[in-house]
Amino acid sequence: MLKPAVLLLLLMNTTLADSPPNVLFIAIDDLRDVAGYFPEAHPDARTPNIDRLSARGISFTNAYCQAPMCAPSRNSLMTGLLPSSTGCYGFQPRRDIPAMDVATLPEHFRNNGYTTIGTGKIHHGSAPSGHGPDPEEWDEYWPSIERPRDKSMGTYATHYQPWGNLEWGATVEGEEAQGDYKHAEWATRRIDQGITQPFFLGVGFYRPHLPWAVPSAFFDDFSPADALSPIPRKEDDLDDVPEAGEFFAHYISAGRVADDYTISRLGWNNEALQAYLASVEFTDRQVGKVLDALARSPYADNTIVVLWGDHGFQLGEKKTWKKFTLWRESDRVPLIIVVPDKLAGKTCNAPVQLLDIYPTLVALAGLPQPDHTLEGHDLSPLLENPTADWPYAALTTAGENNHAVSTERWRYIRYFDGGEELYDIQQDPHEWTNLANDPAYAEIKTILAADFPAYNAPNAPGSTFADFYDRGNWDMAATKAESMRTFEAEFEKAQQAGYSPIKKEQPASTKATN
Ligand SMILES: [Ca+2]
Ligand SMILES: [Ca+2]
Repeated sequence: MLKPAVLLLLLMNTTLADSPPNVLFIAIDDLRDVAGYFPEAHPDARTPNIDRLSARGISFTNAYCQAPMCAPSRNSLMTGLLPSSTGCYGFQPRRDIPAMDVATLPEHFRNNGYTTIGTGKIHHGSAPSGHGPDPEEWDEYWPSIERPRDKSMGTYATHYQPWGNLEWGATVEGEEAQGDYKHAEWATRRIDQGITQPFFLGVGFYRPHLPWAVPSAFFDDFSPADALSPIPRKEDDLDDVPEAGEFFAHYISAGRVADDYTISRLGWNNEALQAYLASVEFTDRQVGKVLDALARSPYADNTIVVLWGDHGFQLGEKKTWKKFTLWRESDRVPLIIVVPDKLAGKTCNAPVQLLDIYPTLVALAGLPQPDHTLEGHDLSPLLENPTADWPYAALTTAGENNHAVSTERWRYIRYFDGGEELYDIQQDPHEWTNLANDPAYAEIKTILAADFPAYNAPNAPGSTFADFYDRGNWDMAATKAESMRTFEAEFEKAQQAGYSPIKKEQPASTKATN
């Protein structure tokens, strides 16, 4: 006969195994394919904490965002709906779009008995803007539902601000002056205090989103910038992309055309890379604190961890900075899923998408389906066997009826006006050679085109960036001429006024929110 203590232990084990798992949901803004598990990870990137998470689970090398922009990417992930189904392609507030009036991922968990708590940037923006977290989703949010993200960034010792939208610099203060530090500290404290189980804990980090303001110690780790391995780029890379591609590269928003012009003119490609990598390392350190708190908690063995980036980030490839395009550097994201006691330390090359997270977590937690139909696919078979048959492609959408279909080998882009790009990413990982006009690939294109959505919802109204991706504005020749004229005139005016891309002792703040 078993001793009572052993019996109790057995009962506890049974209870643990049968109890619903907790979820730690870590969002990172603008994190591209730099994590160590990517075969093409930047050789100088430092992501030790994300790498140790990767060692505990399945890491996806071909995971794509649904939209290469914060708001539509996150709105899609959180609702489980494609941008082409809702018309949310830009900065439209989720709450203004009737098709998005569904139970979001945390809301569905909350409806099914989970304690849901969050901090930082999980949704895009804040509640008053119609974008941010909802009271129906979260039992607790820090700093608050109305102000989900602490925006502190400290003061630049030296502020680098080339003409355009990029800006960076080491901060005078240490990391404790940063909002992301505070989000990590709060999440850590909440785990240490104890959370009613089962729980869904969302932790959203804002870096490496611009501006790249992080303490100097992180810049020092990538110094001197000239010694960093440069981002591969082909100067005539845009010559074989259709007009719409060039439009995406340079003209969809003000100042965009100036980014590469000024960075190249100043010779600052590696300085910008240094600032991005410093911001990645800073964020990785914050992630590490939350992982440490989980590891020492009673929840360590019963918590699923999902880490994801909302879209990629171009560092000068195709003479383009930031995101918003249908190229791989803008669309590919880190995605790591850790399920305790399951397969660990493996990569999976199947084409998956952020849209798949919602149905996967529903399945892993054993929850019923929500009332609306989730459009992604449950990744559980790939978590059991990363080389399992995966009959799906990943879809990324940038504005109405502009799509990229990704498979393990191919990426096929088709814009609303019929412009096309086709890349064999196994042979050509940087997407330098557009094969779309080669008749030899006609059949491949036909096969891939089957994965473009049959329905393209019209652009939902209400965007604060009303003209973003608006094809009414796509008079390419006029836009290009006007952009360059405006840019050159303003640049000249600024130079006459004593413009300098380097300034001292400036407060760091968030300018752009996208
Ligand atoms: Ca983002
Ligand atoms: Ca090219």
